[in-house]
Amino acid sequence: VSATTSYELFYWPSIQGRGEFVRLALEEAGASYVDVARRPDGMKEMMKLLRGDASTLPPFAPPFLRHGKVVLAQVSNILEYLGPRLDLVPEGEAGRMAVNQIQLTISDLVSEVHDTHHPIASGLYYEDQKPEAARRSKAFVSERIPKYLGYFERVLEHGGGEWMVGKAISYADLSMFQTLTGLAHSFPKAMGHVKPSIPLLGALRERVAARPRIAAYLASERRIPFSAQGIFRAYPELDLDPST
Ligand SMILES: N[C@@H](CCC(=O)N[C@@H](CS)C(=O)NCC(=O)O)C(=O)O
Repeated sequence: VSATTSYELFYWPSIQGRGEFVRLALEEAGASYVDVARRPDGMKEMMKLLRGDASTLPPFAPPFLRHGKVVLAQVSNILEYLGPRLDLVPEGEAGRMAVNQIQLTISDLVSEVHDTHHPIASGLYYEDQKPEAARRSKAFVSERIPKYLGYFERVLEHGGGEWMVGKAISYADLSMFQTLTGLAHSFPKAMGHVKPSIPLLGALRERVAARPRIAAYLASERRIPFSAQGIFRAYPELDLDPST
């Protein structure tokens, strides 16, 4: 694939969702890309690729990326591919693997966030699993948020405090920004509670938001707002007080 070939992102057109981790990497790098399903007839193209054909391995679910003849799915896998091409990973293998490790851990956390509003089945409405969602959220805010964020704070400490891995920004920092922003949107009480113990993460979130290309992106129409269709939802009844 030539260095000038445009990236094509395929993701649900009206939510940040998991696609946002890929969008942020493309935006920070100033890469030439198309958010295909947001274009007229783009959804048709996405559904066709999802069904697969003889030439490509079918993805299980969006997001997926096409770059020339390459079609690949899974957020962490997509970012692993993009990292060196967009200069969003350290040079050596050890650094690259470390960034991937952080990204995979963020993916685990994102799945748990999804399960706070869909603990029983993704195919059921939230309204059909509300009591279970409340139980799940209670455990999530009191145990999982402190555990995950405490871990990511230690990762930052280990790396010197500025970036998650190495001496420059990587896609792990962008994904951490997205995760912290989403958690603050969905669980303001729990995030207020944990805030004093994660000063480095708080500063990282601001550092990423202030990156010129990220700031421009966040202020643009390309940044889809949070909504009750995405992963990070704002259901007040799930924003339980972790200390009670
Ligand atoms: N582990 C995958 C998860 C992909 C995924 O769950 N995509 C969602 C949208 S965010 C979807 O469309 N899922 C359909 C399904 O699971 O049936 C990734 O990180 O890309």
